[in-house]
Amino acid sequence: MPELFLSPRVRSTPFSPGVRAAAPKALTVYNHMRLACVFESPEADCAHLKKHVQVWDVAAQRQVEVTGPDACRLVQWMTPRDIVRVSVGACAYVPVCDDSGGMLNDPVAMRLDVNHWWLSLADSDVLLYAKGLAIGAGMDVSVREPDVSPLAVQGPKAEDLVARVFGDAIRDIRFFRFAICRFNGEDHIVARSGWSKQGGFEIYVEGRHNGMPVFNALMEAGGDLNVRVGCPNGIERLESGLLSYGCDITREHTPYQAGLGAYCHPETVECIGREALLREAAVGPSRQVRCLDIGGAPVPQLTDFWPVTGDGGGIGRISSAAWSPEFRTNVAIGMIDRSHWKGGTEVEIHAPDGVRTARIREAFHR
Ligand code: THG
Repeated sequence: MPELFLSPRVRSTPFSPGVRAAAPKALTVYNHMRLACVFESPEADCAHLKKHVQVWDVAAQRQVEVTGPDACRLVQWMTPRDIVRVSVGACAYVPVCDDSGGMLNDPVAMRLDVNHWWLSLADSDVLLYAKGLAIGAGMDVSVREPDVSPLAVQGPKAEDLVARVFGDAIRDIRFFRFAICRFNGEDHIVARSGWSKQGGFEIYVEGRHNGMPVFNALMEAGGDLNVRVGCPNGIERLESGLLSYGCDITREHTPYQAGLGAYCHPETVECIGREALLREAAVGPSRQVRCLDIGGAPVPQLTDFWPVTGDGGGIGRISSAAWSPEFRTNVAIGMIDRSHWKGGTEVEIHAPDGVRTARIREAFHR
């Protein structure tokens, strides 16, 4: 594989010195920023994550901050999820849509105050969309990217580790809620969230200068917990059914197709794409994201979508796939037509190394 050429355009993070010292084997670019993908191996990283605790530099989950008198109007415009129901102190998984109902991002929204929101982004330029909408509509808001960098602490020992550094109060934070915690005399938001199903927290480190001090404090406090520098793991997230924007869902897909219909309230909210979403809700989506088990030996790395056929015709595509040592099968996510999306249906996957049989899983989330 060619080397990833780094320059300031591929932004470093406040934790980059710590990540570099841990010698990642692969990096990707996410929101124009570096994001590690593998340390030891995908399989070894996955096994460690399920047993111990890892510290992940996920600063590439950039924040779009929306503040001001029109903050709620702007955030509500961007998502069909009813944000009135999101209370201060809560996180909410929100689809962001364009005028066709196409997904532009799937951020975690956080309500810091009545008129103060952060959108913790997946990989697309929502800052530009938000600025364009606010400027075009003459809204009384400020839209900016604050100097805030999420650091995820994931794994079964995450609570013990975060408590050692930020205090026992973090134990009371419920899933998808956050609290303000102190470190070295400065406030940071700590949420119980993260892109794994092993449990854990995300620390929204305020200020670049606090990056390495927080990172080092966690690594030092976790010596006896077998803490490691890690990163979002491609196997664990497929086993857990967590979606990756740009792979599993794109601008070509609506939230209903992404399986996020529970987070859509187009009947009651003033959002972009409302009419398109109402039309689709009335008839139901024609295709939808599904988890699949793919038979055969471990699949090669998926670098482009793999076609899926059934009964002789094209019925979708695979967007993510990996061998799961725990499940002893290949786990995958794909977009599958309604004709073939029922649990238990067998389909053919056209991987680069040949055709394989796959089975649609019963439930999206395991
Ligand atoms: N944390 C934060 N920002 C993020 C991510 C994150 N930005 C990028 C990306 N991840 C956004 N995508 C997701 C996808 C899934 C979840 C969070 C962000 C997630 N889903 C849970 C699930 O599907 O079971 C819970 C959803 C819910 O109950 O509302 O956690 O990880 N800060």
